[in-house]
Amino acid sequence: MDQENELTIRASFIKLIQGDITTQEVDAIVNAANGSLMGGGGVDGAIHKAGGPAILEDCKALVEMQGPISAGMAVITSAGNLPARHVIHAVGPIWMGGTLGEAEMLRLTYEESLKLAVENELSSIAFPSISTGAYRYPVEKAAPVALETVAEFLKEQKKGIKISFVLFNEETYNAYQAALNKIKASILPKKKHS
Ligand code: AR6
Repeated sequence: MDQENELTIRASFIKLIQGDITTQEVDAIVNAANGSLMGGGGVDGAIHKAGGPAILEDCKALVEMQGPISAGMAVITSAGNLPARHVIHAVGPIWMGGTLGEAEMLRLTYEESLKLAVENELSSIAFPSISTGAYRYPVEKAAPVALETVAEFLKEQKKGIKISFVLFNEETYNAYQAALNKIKASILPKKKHS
């Protein structure tokens, strides 16, 4: 039986953690980046600060090769001094009120990050709550999109992948816990009426 903050899907699982993503010892942490890949505030600033200049150097080399990236895209770099092995830089949508395809774009951002992880044979990935800080996506709306997208992806994977959502504050953690509870309730076998 899963703990309250966990969901097992085939050989994989999703786990919610309240904490700082820069301390996670995983194959890759995901950065909520912007398209310039030149760093910024929030989790992006924390990752570059803790990881040191090697990450920015990799980002600069990528931008030189392929130009800046757009919302919904993800790229992978080394992780400098971080305990993680790689950083996946993903660009979420800026919230514009919800009618401009933000949910679809957020879904794509998680999917592209997961595809990149599988392509690189990574099996433990930590996500922050993409777009719910400076990009103002309401967390109670972003949490179900994030968790459903990851759950759908894991259903298709034979090889187990450990996904953690590392949520920086209590409000964010609670929103993800509420969304996880709803997903769990929706997949429980329906009770038969006698
Ligand atoms: N560990 C985990 N989560 C964190 C950490 C941390 N160390 N620090 C902040 N968060 P944001 P966005 C949470 O603003 O909304 C940047 O300037 C934070 O509390 O980092 O996608 C980029 O360069 C929130 O829940 O990302 C872009 O320009 C979540 O991470 C822009 O912000 C996301 O907040 C991207 O905005």
